[in-house]
Amino acid sequence: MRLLDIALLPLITALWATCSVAGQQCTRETANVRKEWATLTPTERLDYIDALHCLADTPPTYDQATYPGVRTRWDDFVATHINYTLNIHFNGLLLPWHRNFIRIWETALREECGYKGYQPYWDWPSNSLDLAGSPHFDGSETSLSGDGEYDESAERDLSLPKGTGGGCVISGPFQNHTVNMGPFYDAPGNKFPDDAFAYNPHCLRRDLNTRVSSYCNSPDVTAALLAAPNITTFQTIIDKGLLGVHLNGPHGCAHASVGSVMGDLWAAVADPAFFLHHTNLDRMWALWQEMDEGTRRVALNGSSGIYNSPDWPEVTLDTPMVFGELDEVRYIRDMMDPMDGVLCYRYE
Ligand SMILES: *[C@@H]1O[C@H](CO)[C@@H](O)[C@H](O)[C@H]1NC(C)=O
Ligand SMILES: *[C@@H]1O[C@H](CO)[C@@H](O)[C@H](O)[C@H]1NC(C)=O
Ligand SMILES: *[C@@H]1O[C@H](CO)[C@@H](O)[C@H](O)[C@H]1NC(C)=O
Ligand SMILES: *[C@@H]1O[C@H](CO)[C@@H](O)[C@H](O)[C@H]1NC(C)=O
Ligand SMILES: [Cu+2]
Repeated sequence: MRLLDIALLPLITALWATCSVAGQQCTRETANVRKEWATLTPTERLDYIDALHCLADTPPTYDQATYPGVRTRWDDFVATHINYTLNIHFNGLLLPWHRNFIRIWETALREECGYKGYQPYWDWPSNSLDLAGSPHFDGSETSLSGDGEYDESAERDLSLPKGTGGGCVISGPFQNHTVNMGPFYDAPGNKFPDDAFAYNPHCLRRDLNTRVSSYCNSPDVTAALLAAPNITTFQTIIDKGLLGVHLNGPHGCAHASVGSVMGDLWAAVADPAFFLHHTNLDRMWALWQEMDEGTRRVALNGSSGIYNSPDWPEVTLDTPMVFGELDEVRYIRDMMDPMDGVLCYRYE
């Protein structure tokens, strides 16, 4: 703990006591408001960007003997995600696990980096026809950086059409951002990679791909998602899209449409767009839940193994979720309502 924190401790404790009494009632008025990136003012976007740079300049909490590739506070989150990748994707844990992961990240930005805002999101259809021209990825100083340099031979997912980049990001605030672990593009999606936490510093690469986003992050897809009659259909659309094709859902497609690091199932957290993307996924779930609270605050489906592997139990409200050293054990039931318990936020 830094000296400043120790000096502020009594004050913080007093404030916390006051807030938690008031905080027992999370209301629309008191809830944190998460907004779309494009609706933030330029100053608000710069504040978020500064907070990301701060996490990348802050020492990690994981120890380097066990996790040689963890060099920054941001890397704590990359490593935790790598660690649990085989249990938190394309299954019943995807939504509740990432809901808390976003909460821990947002809290770190605010408490460790002085960020005053909340986690922004990326509404996929808003730029699905023009990623590189959008406020998210236009490469301006208020963007999350732009495309990678064109590289014909860049490693990529060969099941998808080629994107427009492939090399290192060369514009915007993250052109010098270093990714310390991975890449695991070739790693099979069902086996933990060798040297998962090895130190391998490399540039942030991207391969923007509107040929992917235009069909699987379209307004039709989000409309169908919100119209899903039950959680099984909701999750099937997230994972497989409208045509029911493996990896063609809006979750995987938004990863793939940014490409390279962001398209890396394991290490995607190293791309600054990761949390905006997952926050939109969380927003879709929250909007869907709000439409029928009685049923949907308890609706779950799938196992806790990747691709709903039957080798793992079906999730229930009592399923525990772990976050390495980043947080205590949380239960799925604690993540079913964004305005209850440790959660108090809403989407605008
Ligand atoms: C990886 O998972 C194990 C088991 O939950 C945990 O003890 C360890 O702290 C985790 N490490 C990271 C980096 O998440
Ligand atoms: C990236 O590094 C170069 C060389 O040190 C520097 O000129 C440039 O301003 C840096 N860009 C950003 C966005 O930090
Ligand atoms: C969920 O809804 C689909 C239609 O989208 C329906 O075919 C299916 O039987 C429903 N499943 C459950 C478990 O209710
Ligand atoms: C989840 O959905 C699948 C497909 O509809 C079904 O076979 C399974 O029994 C469901 N699990 C639960 C716990 O409802
Ligand atoms: Cu993930």
